Amino acid sequence: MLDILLLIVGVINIFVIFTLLWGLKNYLLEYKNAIDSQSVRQELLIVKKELSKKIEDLKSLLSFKESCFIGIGGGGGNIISHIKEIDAKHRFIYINSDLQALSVKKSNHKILLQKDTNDNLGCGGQVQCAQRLVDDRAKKRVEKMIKGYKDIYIIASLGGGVGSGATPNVVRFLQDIGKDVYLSVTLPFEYEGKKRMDVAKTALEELQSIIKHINVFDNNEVLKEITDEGIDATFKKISKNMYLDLLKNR
Ligand SMILES: Nc1nc2c(ncn2[C@@H]2O[C@H](COP(=O)(O)OP(=O)(O)OP(=O)(O)O)[C@@H](O)[C@H]2O)c(=O)[nH]1
Ligand SMILES: [Mg+2]
Repeated sequence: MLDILLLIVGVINIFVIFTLLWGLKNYLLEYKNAIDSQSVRQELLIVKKELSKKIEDLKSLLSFKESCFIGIGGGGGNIISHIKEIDAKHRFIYINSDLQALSVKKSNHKILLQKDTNDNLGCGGQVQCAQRLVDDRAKKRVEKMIKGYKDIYIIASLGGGVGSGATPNVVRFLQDIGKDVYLSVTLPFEYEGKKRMDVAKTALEELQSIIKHINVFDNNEVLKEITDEGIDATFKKISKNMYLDLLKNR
């Protein structure tokens, strides 16, 4: 009799344990599904955000009619070349005193700032050298190349000689002849030294006093963003942001 009772209790125990395990399994399954759908939802939200940003960028790009971009100095030239890769329909004018830097640009619109004294080199950080190079001959060439364009977009990297020295003079000239000028500039990396930063800040102050539309990008932000893609890809992203921000300012 006792044997039968123990058997029944045993069977009941097994049944209870089995039921508990079954319930636990279902609970864990539901928990896993909930986590899965939550992370899927989060991923979808991220994709949705990225997609809407891309659509906005695309809309801006499509609404941007053919315009005229001028890149001044080494950095300015690099940045407008990046923009050309994104949207080649514009006119891209390269201005530099460095013949070697200009010669690698594939364009019919290049202006070499020259005087007998500078040997077609860059200005080596000398702002006054670049200021003097924006002479009447250079201005005439600029005027000829921008003919037909009302809005002019200028891009320069401040801190070197050409970008910091020539840009204010080019801006003044364009405004004097009645053009609407939009400017985007970069500030140098801190590791390039205080002297470069001081040159850049002095140029920026001068530019801010003569032009209303000016966007400033700090190259030090580039360092924070560098991923496995490397510095070139990051520079291209910055150039693209400069381009899109100029569109917003019009
Ligand atoms: N964002 C960005 N910044 C750049 C790039 N190339 C140079 N720079 C920055 O631009 C600053 C000025 O350098 P350049 O533009 O080469 O100088 P420059 O105006 O040609 O003047 P020089 O001194 O005469 O060569 C540098 O100190 C860098 O911080 C670029 O491709 N992208
Ligand atoms: Mg240079």
